[in-house]
Amino acid sequence: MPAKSRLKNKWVLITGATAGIGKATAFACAGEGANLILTGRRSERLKEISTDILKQYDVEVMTYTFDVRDRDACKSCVESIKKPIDILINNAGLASGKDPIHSADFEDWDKMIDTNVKGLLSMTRFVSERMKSRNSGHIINIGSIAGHESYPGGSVYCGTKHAVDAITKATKMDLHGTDIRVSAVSPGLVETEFSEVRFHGDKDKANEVYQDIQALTAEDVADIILFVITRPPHVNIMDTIVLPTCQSSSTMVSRS
Ligand code: NDP
Ligand code: 8X3
Repeated sequence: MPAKSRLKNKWVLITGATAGIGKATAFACAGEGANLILTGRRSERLKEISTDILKQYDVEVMTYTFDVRDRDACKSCVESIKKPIDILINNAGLASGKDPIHSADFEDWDKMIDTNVKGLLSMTRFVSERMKSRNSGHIINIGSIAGHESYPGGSVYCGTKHAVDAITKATKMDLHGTDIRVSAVSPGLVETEFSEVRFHGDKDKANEVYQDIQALTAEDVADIILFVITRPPHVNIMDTIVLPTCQSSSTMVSRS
């Protein structure tokens, strides 16, 4: 079977599909004939994206508005989906603040831990139970270069992404012997709403992050995700670290 047609008529659930990598992945999957379950907190965005996808592609789209920090909402969402969830893309996540350990804000820490770790775990818990009963499925966790390295001001964000790395590996082991695949995709700098969110809406600070570099685009990362989910069923990619060419580590970025 040609790689791309492996997605045809599959159901792909993407968390955090209202922006950035999640949104680009939704379009990329729809382009290959996958049906979509799109989630996020901003319902207007979900509506717009769903309308745009349905205009362009002959696929089905369902949307669910909820916060992945709300475990009951995660459960209700998964329980109300009657279609088989073939692929779960745990993408919803954020960095909040970049302050050092001794002066960082507790609320920022809670947001990151509750979203990037506990939200991802809740979705995985509910969806993997269903995948296990069908002995079929693929879970993709969006990690980060920050899950493989640490940098100053990133103690908690890096901690959450290191947790995603550990969770990905342990999930693969928990599902050992089944046909369910578990993968991570770990990007470096991607120009999305990420930095604006990290700096609490400060656009100037956010722009500085991407100044004089060619960062990855959300579409670049969606392309990698598409590659990971379209391998033959016996191929399980555990992780892919993808950096823009101008970046050599979390802290080494060459600006022209
Ligand atoms: P964006 O800010 O552009 O998108 C983040 C998405 O996550 C939005 O759709 C947002 O939706 C959703 N989200 C955030 N918090 C919650 C929540 N509590 N409940 C539900 N949805 C939530 O950032 P990116 O696309 O860049 O980020 C996507 C993932 O990629 C994140 O996990 C991030 O850590 C990771 N990443 C990003 C990199 C980058 O440089 N940009 C690099 C490496 C990894 P809404 O606000 O509508 O809820
Ligand atoms: C996002 C990449 O380097 O800003 O995960 O932490 S970085």
